Amino acid sequence: MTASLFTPYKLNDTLTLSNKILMAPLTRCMADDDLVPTQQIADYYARRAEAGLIISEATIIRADGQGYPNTPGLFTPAQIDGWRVVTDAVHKNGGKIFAQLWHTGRVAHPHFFGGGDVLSSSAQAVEGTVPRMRELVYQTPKAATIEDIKQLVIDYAQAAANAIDAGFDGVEIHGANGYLIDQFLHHDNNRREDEYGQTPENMSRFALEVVDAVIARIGADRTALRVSPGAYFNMAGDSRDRAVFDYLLPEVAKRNLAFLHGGIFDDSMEFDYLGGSISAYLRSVYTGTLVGVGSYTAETGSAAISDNKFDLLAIGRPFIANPDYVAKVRDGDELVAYTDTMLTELI
Ligand code: FNR
Ligand code: 8K6
Repeated sequence: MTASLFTPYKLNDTLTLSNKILMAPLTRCMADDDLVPTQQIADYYARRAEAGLIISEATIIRADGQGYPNTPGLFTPAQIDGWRVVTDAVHKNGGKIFAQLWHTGRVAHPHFFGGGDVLSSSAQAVEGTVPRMRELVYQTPKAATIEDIKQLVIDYAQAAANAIDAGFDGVEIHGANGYLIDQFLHHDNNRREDEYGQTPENMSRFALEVVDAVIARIGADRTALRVSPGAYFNMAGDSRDRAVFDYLLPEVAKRNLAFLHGGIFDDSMEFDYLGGSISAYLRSVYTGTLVGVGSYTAETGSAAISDNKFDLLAIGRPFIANPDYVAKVRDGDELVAYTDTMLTELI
């Protein structure tokens, strides 16, 4: 039973999705060496245009946000032009696409941007090395100064404007999965003693400044946010983090964004300090449109929507394995199972 997925969904006066299946943001590390999306990337997204909405792979807002090889950017004219080819191809096939705006913070590595500081909320290094690049040990970040923070906010807003210029229908601010914005939202990483640290209001300040700056440039109707209240990726949870998200999310709800999206690989995971799963926690504190994600099938996701656990379903790995995921689900055809080996190729 997947019928609940196949009705249109009105996000706001600007945007109505033709169905409730979103393609989750999926990093593929296949942009060219100038971080420009290629024609192959355009073709890859165009094949998936039947999704109600595609969210692009995470796309860096500026050079020092890069933490993995060949992740695309949205800060040079060539990158904007490259993305325009992608958005045109998706629109030609009747689809819609948001850009996911990314800065990896302390998960960045100077190897990718010619040296210099790595910025984070505090000087707390992430342990280990860049995936698949064992010689690149993560370095201790510099705690962003107030000036650094102001510039980052400006750069997020500029990247959002660049996304609209490139033909995107909107942006999803990547506030999840242990990257820069998330590094302010969890005590494990945020040890600041100024107006960006210690209290829920202060720890939420950077996230809300980015959201507000993006809204000011492109409108709330085209702005979405992804968050991971349960720290699970490059970060440890802390029971005090709950109060941060209890403050942040009602504040975000006041801004009437297009949607809020949970960041998690498996939504059956329960976080004791959140009192349950990510989607259940988000539903309890956030009143706007909620996107559920994390190891769902079309059937389990559709049931969750029918049970009002969330409003829209994002699908990640199955979309890598099945470019025609939406048609297969609609027609009841068998899906190809995802395997990690599929990451080497854009099918
Ligand atoms: C991801 N995920 C992810 N999340 C995000 O916010 N930005 C990103 O760029 C990526 N990149 C990415 C790459 C790959 C290869 C995987 C497998 C995952 C997480 C993704 O959006 C999603 O939350 C998870 O994959 C869980 O959904 P599924 O795959 O269980 O449907
Ligand atoms: C060359 C590196 C490519 C990096 C992709 C970054 C996006 C993250 C995808 C990783 C997939 C597995 C992560 C598992 C997280 C488990 C958390 C419990």
